[in-house]
Amino acid sequence: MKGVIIKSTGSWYEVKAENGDILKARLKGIFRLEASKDTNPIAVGDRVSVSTEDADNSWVIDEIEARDNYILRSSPKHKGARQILAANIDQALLIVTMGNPRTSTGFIDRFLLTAEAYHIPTVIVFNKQDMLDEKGKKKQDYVSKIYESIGYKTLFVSALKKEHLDEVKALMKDKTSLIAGHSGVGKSTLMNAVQPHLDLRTENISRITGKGMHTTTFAEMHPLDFGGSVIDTPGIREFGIMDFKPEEISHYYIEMREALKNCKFNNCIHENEPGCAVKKAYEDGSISEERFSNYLNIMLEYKNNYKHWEQ
Ligand SMILES: Nc1nc2c(ncn2[C@@H]2O[C@H](COP(=O)(O)OP(=O)(O)OP(=O)(O)O)[C@@H](O)[C@H]2O)c(=O)[nH]1
Ligand SMILES: [Mg+2]
Ligand SMILES: [Zn+2]
Repeated sequence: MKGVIIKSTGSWYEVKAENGDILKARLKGIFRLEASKDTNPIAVGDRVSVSTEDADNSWVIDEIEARDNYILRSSPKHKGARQILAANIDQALLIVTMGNPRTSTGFIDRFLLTAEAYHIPTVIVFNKQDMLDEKGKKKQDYVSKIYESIGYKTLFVSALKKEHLDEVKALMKDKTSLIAGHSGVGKSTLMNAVQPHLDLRTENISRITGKGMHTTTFAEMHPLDFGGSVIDTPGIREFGIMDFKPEEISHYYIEMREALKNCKFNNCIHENEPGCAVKKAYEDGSISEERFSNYLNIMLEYKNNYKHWEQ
C-alpha cells in the first residue's frame, strides 16, 4: 500500500495511507545501511510503500519513491551529518522575528540559498507584529525591503493576535507548505491559528537567553481543513551544511544570477577576481550591502569548514 510519511521520530514513522488510515511503520533494515550521509533516511513528506510483514501485523516501509525536492539542515546532534527536514514540498514559509528571538539576515540568506538550490519557493513571514516597537519597525522595514526588492514575497502577521492570517491561508491552500525558522519565532502558534483544533505545543521564550526552547522536536505534517497540508518543523539554529560547490553559491543568490554570467572567469566566486561583474553590481548599488556581506561570510565559512574546497 502506498502512503506519505507524516511523522518521523528516527526509529518509527507515521504513514498516512492512500485510504486515509494512519499507520505506524518501521523501516526495512536495508535503508538504514544505505543512509550513511544523512542521519535520517526517510523524512516527512516522503512517498513510500508499506506492507505488513510479520504475524503481529506491524507495518514495514519497503520502498521510498524518488523525491521531487527536499530541504536539509545540519544535524544538531552529529556534526558534519545532514538531516532532511522534509521532502516533496511545494513551498516554504520562513517565519522570522525582529526581536524575541532576533532573526538575522545572515540566517535568512542561508535559508533562501538552500531553498533556491532545491527549487523551493519561499515566502518570508514577519511574525509578532503586535510586539514591535518603533525601532523594531524600522529594522523590519529595512530588512523586508531588501528581500522584496529582489523578488521575494513578504507577509506581516501576528500569530498570537490572529492578524493577517487570511493571507497566510490563501498561500497555503491546496499546497504542501514547510514552516521553518528559529526556535521561538511562533511556527507552531501560527499553525494552531490557521488550523483550529490542531493543538500543537507552544512554549514561552526563555527569559534568560531570549531564545526559544525547541518545543517542537520532530517535523510533522498536518492536513488543513481548507485544503493542503503543512509541515511544522523544529527550530533551526543554523544552516551549516550545503552540498554544492563554492562557485555555485552565487547561483542561488537570485539577484546575482544575471550579473555572474558576465564575470571574466566562469568559476568566479566574486571575492577579488579581476573582471568580476557581481562585485561591480554591488559597487553600483544593485546588490545590497547586507546580502553581499552575508555572501562573503558564507564563502569564508565554507572555505574554513570544508576540506573539499581545494579539490
Ligand atoms: N507577542 C507575540 N507572541 C507570539 C506570537 N507568535 C508566537 N508567539 C509566542 O512565542 C512563543 C514561541 O512560540 P512557538 O509557536 O512555540 O514557537 P516555535 O517557532 O514553534 O518554536 P520551536 O517549536 O521551539 O521551534 C510562544 O510563547 C508564543 O505564544 C505573536 O504573533 N506575537
Ligand atoms: Mg514549535
Ligand atoms: Zn564574479
